[in-house]
Amino acid sequence: MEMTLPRTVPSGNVRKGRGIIRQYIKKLKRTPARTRYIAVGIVSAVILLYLFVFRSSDTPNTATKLGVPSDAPVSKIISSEVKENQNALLAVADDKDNHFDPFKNVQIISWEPRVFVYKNFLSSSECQYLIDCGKDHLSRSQVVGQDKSEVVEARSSFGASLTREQTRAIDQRISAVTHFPIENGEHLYLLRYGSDQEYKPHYDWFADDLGKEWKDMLERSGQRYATMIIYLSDVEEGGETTFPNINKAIKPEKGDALLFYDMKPTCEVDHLTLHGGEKVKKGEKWIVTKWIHQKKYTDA
Ligand SMILES: O=C(O)CCC(=O)C(=O)O
Repeated sequence: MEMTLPRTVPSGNVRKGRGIIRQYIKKLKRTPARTRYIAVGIVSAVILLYLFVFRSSDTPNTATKLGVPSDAPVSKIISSEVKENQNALLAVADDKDNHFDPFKNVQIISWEPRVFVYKNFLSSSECQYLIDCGKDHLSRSQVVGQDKSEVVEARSSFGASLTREQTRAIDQRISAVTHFPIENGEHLYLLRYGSDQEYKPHYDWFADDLGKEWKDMLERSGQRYATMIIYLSDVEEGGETTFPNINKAIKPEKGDALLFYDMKPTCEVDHLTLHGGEKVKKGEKWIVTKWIHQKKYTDA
């Protein structure tokens, strides 16, 4: 029996399609039940295979919408490019016990300036590893003078620069959290403060009235944009990192990392980042600092 179809539907094609389906069903009824089941099984398997294997990798995704080449779907980008950083976040320096999670472990200290603390950024053995890398090479810490680095009363700690080879995995983690390439960072600098040693309040960014050598460095590498200080030991008394302009003090706790941005999002140096290391009153304080520049860092 012919059905009357609404005018908007292309009636010729529908009739033809229905005829084919009717013929197919009649044929199927004539075949033995066992053959019918096998045929239905094969057709279902082919449909499932198509849906689960081929369709999932072809599905248009956010990456293609954003202009990432369509032959690199999101799943492939994640596995090939991001995995390295994920590994750096989860376990470095061969320490499988480190379960640092940047989202759970972050504390917001201030937005102006931008100051954050990452709890348990390094595990205890990672802290010890960094101390061991440099403890036999310490010399009096210096500051940026007019033309070259110099020893001053205001900074009485001892320190040693670590090599990139020694700190590669930790540099990777810092890079993954700060979203700056590893190359923008200066070498990790290990510092030891003994009793009564301190670093009086100062800025990490370079003033623009410095000598030629510093100006050349600024030209090559840009300003220091961010600073990360990682506490490698607890301190019995004293040794807080203070921000006098915003009235905040961070107590050193082994494994925690303090991150602040020396520059504002507008790329002006931030005068609110004035900070210092209070005198250690009891015990000793070990830290590493990482200064991160706007551009790739080269020291000569
Ligand atoms: O020792 C501290 O807590 C601060 C260190 C510091 O300000 C620096 O090394 O630039």
